[in-house]
Amino acid sequence: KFYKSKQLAIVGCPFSAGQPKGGVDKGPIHLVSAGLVNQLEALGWNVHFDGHHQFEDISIESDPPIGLLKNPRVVSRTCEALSGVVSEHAQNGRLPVTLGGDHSLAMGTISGTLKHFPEACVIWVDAHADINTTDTTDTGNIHGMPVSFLMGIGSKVPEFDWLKPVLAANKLVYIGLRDVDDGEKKILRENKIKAFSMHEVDKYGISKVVELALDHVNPNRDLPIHLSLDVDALDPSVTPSTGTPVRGGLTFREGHYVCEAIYETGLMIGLDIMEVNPSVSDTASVTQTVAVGCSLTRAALGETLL
Ligand code: 4U7
Ligand code: MN
Ligand code: MN
Ligand code: MN
Repeated sequence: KFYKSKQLAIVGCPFSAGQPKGGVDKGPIHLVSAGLVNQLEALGWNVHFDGHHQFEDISIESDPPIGLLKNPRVVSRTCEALSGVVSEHAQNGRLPVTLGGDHSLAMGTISGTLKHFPEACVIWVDAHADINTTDTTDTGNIHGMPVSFLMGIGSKVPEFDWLKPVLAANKLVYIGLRDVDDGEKKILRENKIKAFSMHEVDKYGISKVVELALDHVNPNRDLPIHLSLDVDALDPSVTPSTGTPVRGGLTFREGHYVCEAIYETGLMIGLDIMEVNPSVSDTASVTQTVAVGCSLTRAALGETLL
């Protein structure tokens, strides 16, 4: 509906500076090595993939914390570059599919798609709300903060001046939350941000939750949708290889159902598959997590069971 033909671009982002664990920068390489490009071509997509983005031009001599924020310059400049790459793909009619890398990258992807589709809504599927501000963060890890930066809440950091507030509170909905910090709960309440935690998934079932989520951000089913998926939304028994696993997550089918249902709307204009970390578990777990990452991506891009 928003793109003319079945064109997509894989934007591989080997990037980990938004959090302290090594390995998440290897996530996109594993997803592509597992055959993701061919799998998407088999679904009828014309896949543009010109290698993983190294953001080589971003060389920062030293990047001391700003306040509590860790690696603020490299995160900011990488996201700024990514934003340009993503918006250019959108501009050229290619659905941007970004493979992380840690979830701080969503500042780049979402600002990039919103530049082209300012009326778009965001469906954020995650165990975490990633809405800590520079004032509320305990860890200083920017992958726990991209949503607050996109909304322009919290004390400003000049380094991030390029990122304007582009995301309104009523354009955002969460699915899968179960590890939300106290400061984040306050932000969700005060900004009346709609969130479906695992409690609501248990209570209503995943199909109702997706329907209610869409009713909130997309009542007439006519607005573009950016789907930002952190693989830790799924239960660690399904996607163990991720940096911040939290028990009690979405099942394999619930995770896939969300992707399938968003695809079925025909409204998706951006997709992020984030936080696959092949270095935090044994080989069998890595193989499984990467396979599930590919399979979630296929589900979001039209793979059906029948
Ligand atoms: B992820 C956390 F404190 N809230 O801010 C933080 F629990 O992209 C975790 O969803 C953030 O994986 C997790 O550091 C970020 C923590
Ligand atoms: Mn998470
Ligand atoms: Mn996340
Ligand atoms: Mn995580």
